[in-house]
Amino acid sequence: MVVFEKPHALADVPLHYCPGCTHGIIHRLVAEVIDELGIEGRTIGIAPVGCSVFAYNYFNCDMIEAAHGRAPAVATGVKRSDPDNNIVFTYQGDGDLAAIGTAETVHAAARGENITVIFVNNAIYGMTGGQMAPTTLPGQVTQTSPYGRDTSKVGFPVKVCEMLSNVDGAAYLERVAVNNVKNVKNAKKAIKKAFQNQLDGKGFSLIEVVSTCPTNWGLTPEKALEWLEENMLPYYPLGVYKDKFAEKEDK
Ligand SMILES: Cc1ncc(C[n+]2csc(CCOP(=O)(O)OP(=O)(O)O)c2C)c(N)n1
Ligand code: SF4
Ligand SMILES: [Mg+2]
Repeated sequence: MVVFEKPHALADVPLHYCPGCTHGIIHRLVAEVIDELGIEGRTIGIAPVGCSVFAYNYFNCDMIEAAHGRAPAVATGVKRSDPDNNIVFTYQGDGDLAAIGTAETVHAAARGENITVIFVNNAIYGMTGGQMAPTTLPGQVTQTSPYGRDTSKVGFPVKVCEMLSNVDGAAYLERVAVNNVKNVKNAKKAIKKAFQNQLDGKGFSLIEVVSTCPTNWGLTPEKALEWLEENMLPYYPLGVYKDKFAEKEDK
């Protein structure tokens, strides 16, 4: 008999996320992967500043809280302190990873750090009340773009997977989403591969998860999933942006 249980790596505590927020789904997928790979005892997660700031309470593995955007730098130190044993992942929002932490992200990728990055792109600064993020869509209304993001004044969104696909040190980059069952299944596969790559010493892996923020988007959880599909996915197409080792195998 199959019993639907909480993964062991997910702590048995209530999550503080808003109803319908997809951070919870992504936490679960990461925890399932940690369970399946049997790495809970050697995994160290790096929590960001953002709505997932309390991720250190939600995973049963060791966790460290990084300053805003600095998770890849902290992960680098933790990984290099015991590279054969430590399995290190960061869990970061778009404000954290693609605004204040852009330099840390790009340079960790360029150095080819053997870490796993889970990047939650919900096109907004959730924690601080819904300000425009680097990933906010053109025309998207936020607290700081009340007439919609005007690209002539504030520029264009940063497409992280596309940008990093030009960084030689990056090993594996995939964009996934968690808006329906099929996409959740694909997201799990990608997250598992990103951890397996680290176990195999393949280097920097980043999974961008296109996500919702129903609260700051001003939508019901159901409408937020529809908005994601209709607006975010055309701008942020899903797929593998780089797989260094698959390319090598093909040649
Ligand atoms: C050094 C510093 N600058 C700014 C802030 C304010 N701040 C907290 S969270 C955040 C952005 C969070 O957005 P994101 O990373 O997209 O995460 P989300 O809440 O959307 O999951 C900002 C700007 C801070 N805490 N520290
Ligand atoms: S503010 Fe947005 S990202 Fe933060 S917990 Fe609520 S729905 Fe999720
Ligand atoms: Mg965000």
